[in-house]
Amino acid sequence: QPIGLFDSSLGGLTVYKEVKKILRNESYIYFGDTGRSPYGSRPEAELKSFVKQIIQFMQQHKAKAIVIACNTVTALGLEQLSQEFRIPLIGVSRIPELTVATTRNKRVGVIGTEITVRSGLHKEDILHIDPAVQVFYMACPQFTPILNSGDLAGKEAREAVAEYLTPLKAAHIDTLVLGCTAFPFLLPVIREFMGEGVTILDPAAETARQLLRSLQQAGRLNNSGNPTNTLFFSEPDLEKIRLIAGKIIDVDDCSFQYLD
Ligand code: DGN
Repeated sequence: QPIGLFDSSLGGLTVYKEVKKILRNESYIYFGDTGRSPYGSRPEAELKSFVKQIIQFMQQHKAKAIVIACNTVTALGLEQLSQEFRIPLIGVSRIPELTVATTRNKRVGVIGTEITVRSGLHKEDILHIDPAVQVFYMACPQFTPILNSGDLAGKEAREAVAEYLTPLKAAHIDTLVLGCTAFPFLLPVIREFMGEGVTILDPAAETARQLLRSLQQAGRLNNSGNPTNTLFFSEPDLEKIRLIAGKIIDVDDCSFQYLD
């Protein structure tokens, strides 16, 4: 039985990559809802209906657990659909412990979609551990469309990074949390803009560990067989998708399929 992962776009592939590193014998199905991306500013009820559809699709493919590889959906608390659908749902980790352990000057930036930023959950989790930390948020709604366009280091990407991150730089943060799974695609540009004094944290590895723990506890690890990787996208231009995906994952062992 495969592990399912989904996101509004290709962003969730940054989580898929980390999951595959520690769960090598598993089969995977990934769904990127590129045809309806971005999710970041859509009404909650609409997103909930999308997510239900996707969970049903993954259940038809016999997924044994589903990673919500999208901070926006995680911020809406949709992991709670786990009970309704009777399947483990693992959202993106907000890594508050790592964030608090990393910052020296107690000034932290968190970037994500509007929904993720509005939820305030990163800040809540961080303050729960250390109330002295100051959290500076910035919603970056243009980053996901840039990822979908595929030009990850061009003029538009550099300008958008400069526009969104200038206030965080001015706030002298020393730690930046990537609160959207699409953003690691822009990591080289983000890192260059923020400079060496800022540590950039990507929650993908911790999210992968949470999945591993969940499967271990349920005794559902796969140790044999012939793993397959099937990536579905709700947009027909699979050549373009494969090209962008290839910038972050090894696409040679993946089958790409269009899902209408
Ligand atoms: N990749 C998603 C996230 O982590 O929030 C959302 C991207 C989007 O739809 N803008």
